[in-house]
Amino acid sequence: MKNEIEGGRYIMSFPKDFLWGTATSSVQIEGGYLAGGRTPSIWDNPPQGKVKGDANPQIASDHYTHWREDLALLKELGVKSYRFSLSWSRIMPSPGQVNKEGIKFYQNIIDELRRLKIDPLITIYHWDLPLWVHKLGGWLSPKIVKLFAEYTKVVVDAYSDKVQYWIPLNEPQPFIMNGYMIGKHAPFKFRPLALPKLTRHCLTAFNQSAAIIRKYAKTPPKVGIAMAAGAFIPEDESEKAIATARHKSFYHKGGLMSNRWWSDPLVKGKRVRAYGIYSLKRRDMRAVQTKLDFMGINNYSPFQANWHSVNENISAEQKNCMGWVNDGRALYWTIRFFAERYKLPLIITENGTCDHDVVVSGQVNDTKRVKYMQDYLANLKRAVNEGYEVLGYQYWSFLDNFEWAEGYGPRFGLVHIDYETQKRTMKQSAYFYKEVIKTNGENI
Ligand code: GBH
Repeated sequence: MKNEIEGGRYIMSFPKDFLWGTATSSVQIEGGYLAGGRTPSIWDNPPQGKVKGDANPQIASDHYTHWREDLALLKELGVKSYRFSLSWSRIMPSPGQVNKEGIKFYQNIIDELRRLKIDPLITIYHWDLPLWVHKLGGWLSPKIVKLFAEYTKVVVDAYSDKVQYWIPLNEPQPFIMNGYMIGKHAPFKFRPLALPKLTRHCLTAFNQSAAIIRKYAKTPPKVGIAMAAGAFIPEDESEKAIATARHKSFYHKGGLMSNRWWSDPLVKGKRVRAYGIYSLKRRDMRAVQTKLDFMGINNYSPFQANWHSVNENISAEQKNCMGWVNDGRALYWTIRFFAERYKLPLIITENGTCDHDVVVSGQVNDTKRVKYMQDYLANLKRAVNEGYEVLGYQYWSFLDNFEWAEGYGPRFGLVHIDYETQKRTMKQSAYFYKEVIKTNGENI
């Protein structure tokens, strides 16, 4: 199904039902941290010094109050889909307790999305572990598997009549590595040797959650995971260079620890060993291997030969405001290598860039983000043209939001948030993306 290249440009290739959209996560945008019966998550009261500016997400972008206005902005953007996550402690504020008001909050959002003809893609867990689950041991305890299954059952019963796409977990890589191994993210633990145990709990919980969705969903479900996925970019496009990059993308540094460590057990039931210290047991594979309908790819940057030094030789223009390298080819090669290795349809569940955007006379001229999107979307288009099965693209993020340990500095949104007044302003990139969606990618 390869399309031809015409005068250096790819022929319009996105399928008619391509899921153009944008993504958020509960704790990063909602606020209302104790509203409507919610109890705190591990992120709501970070210990001093852990988050830049000692910020917290208790108010964030106040989507809890502004949700209707925000969904109207989604309509204005023209998106076909919207990926968002559920706050576990809003839905289950304490062990065994189901909170009607919390259920209703997302019910309203789902109903409104459907009225606006926007497909909801639901992430069940995007890092905001309820404090009460943390106190029972969190991801370090095997109890999490049952607790996550119970939570999944509650949300599937509540929403599956109106929801088709389910993503039980967002990026186990960062929430396990940053949260439990190097202490950079909540719950700020330093347990580097616990990786195999944490991985087993995470992937087993995923497996059980997927099984529950398949068993109880009222609409035939599509189940996937959102992976922190990446690739090394080949030095040139010779077969040899491609083979080298492909190998490194699953066996070297981020390729090993972010890609293969998680995806091989989950998709292929193949255990992985790393650095002579980490290994999963063969007997665990049966509990973790899971049938997926799609794989979610979260990709921002290419893998670097050397995490610490290479970035120094790259100009500020080519980096985002957190120092990550912007290079659209990362997305093309990630799609290609993942499609080849795991043979699953893909959804780009996150891709985006941050800056210190400001409103000037009512406008946000985020030209750097527009350039980023042109570059990454051209590479997405190339992949689709070459026949790799990509079902959708979710720009990260819809709204400026709480950027974890970075606080409110980096802004990833298509929509600017004034945190003093909670005023929303569509950035230049939002108007650009609107045009992309309207033309189904023809303007790229
Ligand atoms: C996502 O994680 C999260 O899902 C989302 O909540 C968050 O807001 C968003 O990203 C932005 O941070 O130094 O160039 O090698 C992304 C996690 C970030 C992991 C980039 C790999 C490599 C950066 N990934 N990182 S680089």
